[in-house]
Amino acid sequence: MPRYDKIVVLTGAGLSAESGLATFRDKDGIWARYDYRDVATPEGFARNPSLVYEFYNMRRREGSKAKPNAAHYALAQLQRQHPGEVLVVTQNIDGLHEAAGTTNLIHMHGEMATSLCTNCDARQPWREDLAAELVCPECELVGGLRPNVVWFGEIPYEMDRIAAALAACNLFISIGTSGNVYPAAGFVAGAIEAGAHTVELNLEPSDTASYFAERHQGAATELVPSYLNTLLEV
Ligand code: BV8
Repeated sequence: MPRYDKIVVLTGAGLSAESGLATFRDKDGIWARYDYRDVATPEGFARNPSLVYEFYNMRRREGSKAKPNAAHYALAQLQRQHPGEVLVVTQNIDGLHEAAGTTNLIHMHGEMATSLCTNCDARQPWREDLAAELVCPECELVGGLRPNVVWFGEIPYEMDRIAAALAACNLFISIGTSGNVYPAAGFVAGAIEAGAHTVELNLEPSDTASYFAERHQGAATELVPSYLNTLLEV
C-alpha cells in the first residue's frame, strides 16, 4: 500500500494561470480590475445585475476557449493511477479539471458553465451568456437566472463532504492558491488536525505557507507533474 492512501488536493486560480485564465490577486489579476464587492457579492448583483452578468459572461467566454495544462493532466493521471483515494477540491469555476479527465471533483465555489435559478433553485449547464430576461428551462419563470457561483458571504458547496475528506486524509496538497479566502484557506488546519502530511505547490508562498510541512515554489506546470510522480513511484 502506498505511503498516502487518502489524498485531498485543493486548487486555486494559479493552477489555471498557465492555461491563460487570469488569477485574482496577482498584480494584473481580476481584483486589480474589478472591486469584488461589485461583482462577487449578492449585494453587488442586486445593485447592478448587468455588470455581474457581463463579468461572468466574459469569464465564461474566456473559459470556454482555455485548455487544461500539464498540471491539470497530472492530477487526472494521479486519480487514474494511484491506488488510494484522490479527491480534488477546486475553488476554480472553470471546467479545466474535468476537461483533463479529473472525476472525483468538488467545485466548492460553483461553476461558470452552469446557471442557478433563484426561483426554483435549479442548477443547469449553461454555456451561453446569462441575462436578466432569460426564461428558466426548469420552472419557465423569467428573471431568476444568475451565475451558479459562490459569492462572498454565501456558503460554499459540499462543505460536509469536504470536512469529512479532510478529517480522514493523510496527505493534503494545496496548489495555486493565495490562501486568502475562507473556508478554503483553513483546510490545511483541518488536514493537520487529522495528522496528514501537508504540501504547498505555489508560484510564491501563500498567506498560509507557514502551516505546510513541505513547500515547493514554482510554476504549476513544472511543480505538479514532478511532485505527483513521486507519489506514483512509492
Ligand atoms: C463563507 C467567486 C460562510 C467565484 C469567490 C467578512 C464578511 C463576510 C465574509 C467574510 C468576512 N471575513 C471573512 C469572510 C469569509 C469570506 C472570505 O474569506 N473573505 C476574505 C476575502 C477575507 N469568505 C466567504 O464569504 C465564503 N463564504 O465564508 O460563508 C460559511 C463558510 C463555511 C460554512 C458555513 C458558512 C465564500 C468565498 C467564495 C467567494 N467567491 N469568487 C469566482 O468569481 O471565481 S473568491 C475567489 O477567491 C475565487 O473563488 C478564488 O477561487 C478564490 C481564491 O483565490 P485563489 O484561487 O487563491 O486565487 P489568487 O489569485 O488569490 O491566488 C492565486 C495564487 O496562485 C497566488 O498565490 C499565485 O502566486 C499563484 N500562482 C499564480 N500563477 C501560478 C501560481 N501558482 C502556480 N503556478 C502558476 N503559474
